[in-house]
Amino acid sequence: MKKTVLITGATSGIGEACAHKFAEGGYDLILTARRADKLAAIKAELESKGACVKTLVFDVRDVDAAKAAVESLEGDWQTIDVLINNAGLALGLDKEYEGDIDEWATMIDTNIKGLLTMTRLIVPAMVKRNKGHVINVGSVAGDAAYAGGNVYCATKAAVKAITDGLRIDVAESAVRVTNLKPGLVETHFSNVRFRGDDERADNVYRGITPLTGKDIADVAFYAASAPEHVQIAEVLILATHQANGSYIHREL
Ligand code: NDP
Ligand code: 8X3
Repeated sequence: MKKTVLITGATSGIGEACAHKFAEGGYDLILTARRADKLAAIKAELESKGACVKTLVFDVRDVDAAKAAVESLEGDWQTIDVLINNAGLALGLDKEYEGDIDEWATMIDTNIKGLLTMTRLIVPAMVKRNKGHVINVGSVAGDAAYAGGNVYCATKAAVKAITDGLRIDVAESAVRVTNLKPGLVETHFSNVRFRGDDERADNVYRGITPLTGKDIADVAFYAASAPEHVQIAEVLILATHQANGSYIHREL
């Protein structure tokens, strides 16, 4: 039987890699993000390889837009087997007492409230069907704060609590809930965090072989492919030579 995955933040990094992985695994794909042109290019590429793809352009911070997008789905597209709540970002690495209040709001609205909005919109139908899987992209950053991580780390700690809470709330059903907690993954993440300073972004991955989006997509696909009675609740995925959110051994 065909399955459908909805991936938020599918235009880059981990989300884009998940799109490729789940397409290879035979899933139909609903890909969402804000950049319509990038979504269209990824859709065209995946369709050229035989995948069935629908794109929805919206900002996860915009509840009305998210609701309209989900409600625009028709027919079989309404049956979402796997929701990957991946859209997210870090902005800055400033000390908490010097941070930018607007940037804090952007992180909280995207990483926490956007994830909650998508969960609220999609999980009721999963519970009703007694089938489904929510994969939230948390982070090692949610395990403990690191220097300058403050608000970003707090959003990922919130993802952990929200994921654990959902797992309790759907426990009566066969819906499964997973928290993926990657460490250093080389994507566009650091370019966004350092507001387009690509040199500073590159330095984050200096002296260590970082994870790739594909590494995380492989774990997401593994979790989604586990037998129905197996719930991969949480996975911490670190690069070799990274011990936790703060300790990284670099060969420089
Ligand atoms: P990227 O910057 O490469 O990708 C982020 C994705 O999120 C893009 O597709 C972007 O699409 C989307 N996005 C951002 N804001 C919004 C929004 N408001 N509405 C809709 N989509 C949005 O970063 P990653 O792939 O690395 O990040 C993906 C997730 O992984 C994030 O939640 C991040 O916190 C988490 N993570 C990343 C790690 C890393 O080291 N890279 C490690 C641990 C977790 P668009 O701009 O088109 O909207
Ligand atoms: C992204 C990984 O270590 O930069 O969540 O916070 S880290």
